[in-house]
Amino acid sequence: MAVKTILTEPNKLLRQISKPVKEVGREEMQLMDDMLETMYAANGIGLAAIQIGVPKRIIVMDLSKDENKKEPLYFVNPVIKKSDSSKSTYEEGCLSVPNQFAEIDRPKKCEVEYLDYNGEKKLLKAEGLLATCIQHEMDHLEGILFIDYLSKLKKSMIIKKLSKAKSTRIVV
Ligand code: GNR
Ligand code: NI
Repeated sequence: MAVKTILTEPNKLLRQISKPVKEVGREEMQLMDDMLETMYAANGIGLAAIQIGVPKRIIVMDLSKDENKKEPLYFVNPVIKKSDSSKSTYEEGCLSVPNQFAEIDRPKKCEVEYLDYNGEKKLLKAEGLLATCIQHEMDHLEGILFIDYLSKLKKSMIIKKLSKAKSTRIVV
């Protein structure tokens, strides 16, 4: 297992549409292990493969509060089968949009079909933060970031800040 570098906006890779996985094999399992370790190291609750530069439809999550009781979730080729017309609002952040937060409305509940770590087909009914997080991660698979839901002005201010922060990190 290895901690990988998380890509941050603006980075064109984050806008790529991820490709379905043909089979959950050793390579995918290794990737999921690395993603989980990377996510824990960054104190995140979810991570999509594209955030470490791999355009595969794979997500890992862990919403457990107790650090000693890990509850990793793995989603390969997730598809939303149903989603609620009622919305809930959460203050969202993203490891690829560091230090920026905004309230985003999303369907309150959703049902997601996916393959788990072992390649077995599963159906999960989610609500609350779990539902929000699944939808946030599934957006990554389509190259969408939460800042895309903000006004043009708010979004451009955030991108400007992040570009500036990035440029100061380059040592000439
Ligand atoms: O760590 C994360 N927290 C979070 C909080 C509210 C809504 C979504 C998230 S996901 C985010 C990690 C991340 O960027 N996943 O893509
Ligand atoms: Ni994110």
